[in-house]
Amino acid sequence: MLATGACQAGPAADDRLVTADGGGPSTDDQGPTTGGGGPTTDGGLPTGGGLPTTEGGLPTTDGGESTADGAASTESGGEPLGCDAAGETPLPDTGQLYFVAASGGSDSNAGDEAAPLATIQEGIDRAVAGDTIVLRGGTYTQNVRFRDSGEEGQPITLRNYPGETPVIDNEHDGNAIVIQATNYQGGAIGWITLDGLEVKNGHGKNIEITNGHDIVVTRCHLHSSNGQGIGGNGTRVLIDGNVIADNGDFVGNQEHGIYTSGKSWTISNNLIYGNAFWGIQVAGYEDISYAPGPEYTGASDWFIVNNTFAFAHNRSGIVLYAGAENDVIQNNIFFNNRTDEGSGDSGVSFYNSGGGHQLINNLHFGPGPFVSIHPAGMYYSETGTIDGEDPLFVDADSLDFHLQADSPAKNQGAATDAPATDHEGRSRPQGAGPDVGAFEACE
Ligand SMILES: [Ca+2]
Repeated sequence: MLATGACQAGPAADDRLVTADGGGPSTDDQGPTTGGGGPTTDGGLPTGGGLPTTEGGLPTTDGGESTADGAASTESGGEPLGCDAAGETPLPDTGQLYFVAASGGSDSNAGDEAAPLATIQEGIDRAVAGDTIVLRGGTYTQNVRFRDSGEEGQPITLRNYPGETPVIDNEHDGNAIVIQATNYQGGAIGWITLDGLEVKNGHGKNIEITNGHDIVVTRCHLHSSNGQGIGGNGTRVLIDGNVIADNGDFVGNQEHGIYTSGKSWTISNNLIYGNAFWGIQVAGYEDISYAPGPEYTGASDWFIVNNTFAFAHNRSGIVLYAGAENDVIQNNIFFNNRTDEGSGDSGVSFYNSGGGHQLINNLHFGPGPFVSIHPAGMYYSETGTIDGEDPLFVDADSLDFHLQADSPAKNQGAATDAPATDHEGRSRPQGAGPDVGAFEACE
C-alpha cells in the first residue's frame, strides 16, 4: 500500500534509468499541433480506491453515488467514513496484464511480472480491450502512442505498478503520450485509461488526445512540457485527481495546463498550478476539420469541479474561449494566479465565449478581480462566490494546498454532483458539507 502522503505534491522519482527508445511512435501523423491554434490540453496525481469508472458513456469520478447520499449516510448511519487517503489501486484481476520494466526487460519476453517487456509501446501493441499495461518504477525515455480502442466497460489501461512511480520523460522529443487512431482523419479512439503515471518534458504536450472518447486520466503528474499538460479534443473525458503543473516555456501564449475542445468533459480534484498561461482553456472550436462528429468539437457541458488553481504565471485559472457554452465551474479555489502579470482577472476569464455558464461556490483570492469585463447575465450566472478571502492552505509556498482547520473554504462547496472523493481518494464530504478546492479537510 502506498501511503499517499498528506501533502504529496506528485510523484518525485527521477532516477534516470534511461532505456532505448525502441518502438515508440514516430511523429508521422500526429494530427493537431500545439502551435497553430489547434486544440490542446494537460493534466495531474494520485487518488486511489475511487478509481473512476466508465459507465453508460460519461466517466464518473466514483461509483455513481451522489455526494448527497454519502453525506446522508454519514449523518444518519452513525458509521464514520474516516478520513484516510485512499491506498494504492490494486492491479485488476481481469484481462491480460503486460508488465514493462525501465531496465532489464526485453520486448521478446512474455511480458509477465517475471519477464517484463522493455518498451511501453510493445505492451500497448499487444493489449486488447480489457487489458492493462503495468509500468514498474523508473524512467522511460520513450514516446507512447495508442492507436486502437478498448471497448465499453473494458478499457485499455496504462498504469503504474502499485507503490511505484514510472516516469515517462519525453526529453522534449514530440508529445509524450499520444492517443490517436491510426488514421486520425475522422477516426475516433476510445476507452483508454491512464493512471498513476508521471509524464514530463513533452515537446508540445505531455498527453495529446485526438478525437478521443471515454478517455480517463487519473492520479497522474503531468509537468514541464514546452506547451500543455493535456491538449487535443474529445468527448466524455474524465481528468481526475491529477497534478498538472509547470507546463509551458513562455515561448507562445498557448501554454496551458489543459487546452482542449469537445463536449462533456469532467475535470475534478486536480491541482493545477505554475503553468505559463491559463490553468484550463475551455476551447470552443467548432471548426475542427478532422473531428468525427460534433461532440468532438465546441466545448459544452463541461463540469469543472473541486480543483485548486494556483500560481498561473500570465493568465487566470480558467478561460471560456470562443464558442464554449453551458459549462459548470463549481467548488474550485483560484489562488494567486497571474503571478507575472498583475492586471486582469485572476479567476475565470471569458473570451468571445458563448453563454449559459454557471459559476457556483468558488473561492477566489488575489491578485485581480474574480471575473472582469463581462458582467453576470451576459455569459454566465454566479452564485456563492467567496471572493478575497485567503483559503488558508497549510503551506502554499511549498505547494501544500490542504486546508487549515479554520479555512473559509471548509464546508462551503455546493453538494450537488460534488465528487464523492477528494484529490487523495478521501471521502467527501467530511463534516457539514463538501469543501471548496481539491482537498477535503478531515473532520
Ligand atoms: Ca467538509
